[in-house]
Amino acid sequence: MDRGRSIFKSRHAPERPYRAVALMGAPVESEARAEGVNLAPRALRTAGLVAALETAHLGVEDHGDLEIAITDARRDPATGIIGLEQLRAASEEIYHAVASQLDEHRPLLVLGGCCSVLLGIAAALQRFYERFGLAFVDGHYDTYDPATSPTGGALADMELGVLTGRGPDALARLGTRHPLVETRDVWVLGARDRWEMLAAGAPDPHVDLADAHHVDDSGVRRHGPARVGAHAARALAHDPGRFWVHVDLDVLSNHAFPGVDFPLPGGLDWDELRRLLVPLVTAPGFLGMDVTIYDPTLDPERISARRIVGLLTEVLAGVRR
Ligand SMILES: [Mn+2]
Repeated sequence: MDRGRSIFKSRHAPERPYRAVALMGAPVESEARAEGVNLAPRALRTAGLVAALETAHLGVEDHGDLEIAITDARRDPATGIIGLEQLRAASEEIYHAVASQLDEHRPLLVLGGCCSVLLGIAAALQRFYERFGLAFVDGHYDTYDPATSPTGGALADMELGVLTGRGPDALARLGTRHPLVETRDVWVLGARDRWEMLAAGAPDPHVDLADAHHVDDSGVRRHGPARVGAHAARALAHDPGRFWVHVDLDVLSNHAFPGVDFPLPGGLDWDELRRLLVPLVTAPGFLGMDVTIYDPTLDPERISARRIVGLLTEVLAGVRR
């Protein structure tokens, strides 16, 4: 990536290109646990998210939390996916809520929940845009198939596969077109489980996502998170021109963000994640972001909750250091 330094020349996106954000919670928990990542929106609000954003001079249009729940822990016999019908219904709810709040002048922040929130979000983006980009910031590729899913069928292991066209029709055809997102419009930033997937007999994500753009966690660190974020932002702002940012917090190292279900070596620290995200969030064409996989039951002192609030505030306020 060092060749052609000129590609990193910035258009100098304004430090804060907008004054307000819209906020909604989407408490989907695709393992169908009664208490897990579905508790995140409430915990982040309790940790002071809205006040922190307002203190950073960002107005908050708070649309509350969607009343969605995945309670059916059975695997759908045909697809092997846990709670398939409830997931489909929850994704429809997310689709309608996101579609009604998309605004190019005021980004949307969606609090997950697990990574399944992306299906409804992508369907909503598809309604308005012929094509849209996806900066997929995640410790995992999330392209398992149901047979190799380490959770035994949770959609959060598979959603990028479904988004790019390899899932059951009930989910993969939520939008107006198939696939929900074109693989070439996806930037996979920070993933680090390719070898775990291959060892588990799962499909090779570099084959499934051959047309996507890839910078794994060591690549992000080697090239510098701010440069990688700026490069991806510029590419996405140029083509397809509008884009969404997905942040699965398991892109952080297990040291920075303890208490995840599936520990993996490697990963970013909080400051690296902030520097990766700021150029994306302040770029032209940024429409919104989701933040997923925070499980308050694994964070009794709410240490991670306060860090997430700090991260989201600094990123959305465009804080550069
Ligand atoms: Mn994920």
